[in-house]
Amino acid sequence: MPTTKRCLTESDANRAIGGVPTIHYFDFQSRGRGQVLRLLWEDAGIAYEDIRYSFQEYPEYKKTRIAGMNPTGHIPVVELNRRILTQSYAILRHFARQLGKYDGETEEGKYWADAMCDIGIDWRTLFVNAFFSPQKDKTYPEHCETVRPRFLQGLETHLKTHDLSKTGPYVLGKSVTYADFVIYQVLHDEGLTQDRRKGMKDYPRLIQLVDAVESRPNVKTFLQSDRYLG
Ligand SMILES: N[C@@H](CCC(=O)N[C@@H](CS)C(=O)NCC(=O)O)C(=O)O
Repeated sequence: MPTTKRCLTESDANRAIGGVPTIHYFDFQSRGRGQVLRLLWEDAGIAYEDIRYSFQEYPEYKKTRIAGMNPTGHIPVVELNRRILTQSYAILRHFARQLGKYDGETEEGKYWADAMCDIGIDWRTLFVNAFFSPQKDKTYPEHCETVRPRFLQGLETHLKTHDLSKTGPYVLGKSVTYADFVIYQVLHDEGLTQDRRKGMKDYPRLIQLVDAVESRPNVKTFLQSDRYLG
């Protein structure tokens, strides 16, 4: 049976987005595309209902409950105020606009946050393919040798050189955006934010971003809470 948990207390930010969202996602620790949504909600102080499916039970629910909400059968799916929201990155951008923050203030900033997010999307797709492959023993080490350093170096260079990013710590300098959570979460899921950032030692600008995200008061509280599952 999927588990359901209510997280945080309803706030003004819930009113700004129109209620308390319910997320349907895997019970995959604090990882995956669904976790990026939870991270944004935690940061914004948005109460949410967390429905988690084990990997074993998901195929059955995918054909029934999830397919009834999302014709592609993919998760995360969010229910909010009798609406169904699908596609995690579109959902992030939607909430950012509703909250009036997390996506930059100028057109140039919005473009740059979207572009950096899209690099995170490309990286995650390749990570998931390698990590969940039936030949994981071969594909994941290959990924870590080839694809992963390419994305790390690409993001590092962008962050160090783009006018909007180079002062840091975030993609848009001093203001956090949803793109920072997307980048943070793929680094986390690749196991690079742990062990004193050992796997990121050649990427100091990315370490700066990770440190800044983890130091945000609500994110810090979340990481120390029993809602954080590793
Ligand atoms: N572009 C979609 C991708 C959704 C997606 O691929 N979700 C994965 C989990 S992260 C999924 O549903 N996997 C189970 C399946 O394909 O059956 C999004 O960002 O929401």
